[in-house]
Amino acid sequence: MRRHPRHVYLALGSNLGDREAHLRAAVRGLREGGVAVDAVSSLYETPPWGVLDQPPFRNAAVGGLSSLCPSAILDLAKRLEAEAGRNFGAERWTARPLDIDIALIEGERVDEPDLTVPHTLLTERSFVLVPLAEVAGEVRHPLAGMRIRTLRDLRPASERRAVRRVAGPEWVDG
Ligand code: A4P
Ligand code: MG
Repeated sequence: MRRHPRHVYLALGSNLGDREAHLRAAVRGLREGGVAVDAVSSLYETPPWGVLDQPPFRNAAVGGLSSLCPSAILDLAKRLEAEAGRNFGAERWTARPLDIDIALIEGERVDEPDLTVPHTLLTERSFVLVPLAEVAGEVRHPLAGMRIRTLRDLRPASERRAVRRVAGPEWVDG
């Protein structure tokens, strides 16, 4: 479904295979699929969250305008994850070549069985908030009532420090 374009912000992660190649393919696929990505964060190396016994992640965030409705963005994200070879039978929070989460959509709240926006765990994860603050720092989280930049600054310093910047936004062109 197409409608008035809105800013959407997505969190990207990978911890299997050529992690950067998967993240680059994700950005390309989002662009081709209807998200006009115009902001890309730095690239971060992050320790696994949730299930600890798995390889470290590369994480980043992107933002762009899209006329797609939220469920169409989710379908696009799932398709790109599948194209990266993701095994959807695997346990929650375990290793994957590509994970695309819809972090925020401008002026929008979604509370459906298969989609919650803003992403439920957003405020508790430095591996999302640190990159997201680069592309959506001034955007206000509609439930927390705070800017993304502020939510990032509220995370424990030790957790934020563990999110290690390994490249500037030019990683996407590599
Ligand atoms: N879903 C609901 N809301 C959303 C949303 N806003 N964006 C549903 C995307 N999906 C959303 O997600 C399960 C279902 O959540 C989807 O089918 C969709 O309908 P999933 O990606 O298939 O499964 P998952 O990723 O294993 O579970 P979950 O809860 O989404 O986990 P996360 O949040 O994606 O966590 N550690 C580091 N350092 N970096 C990471 O990127 N990622 C994970 C996965 C764990 N640890 C990590 C990282
Ligand atoms: Mg996910």
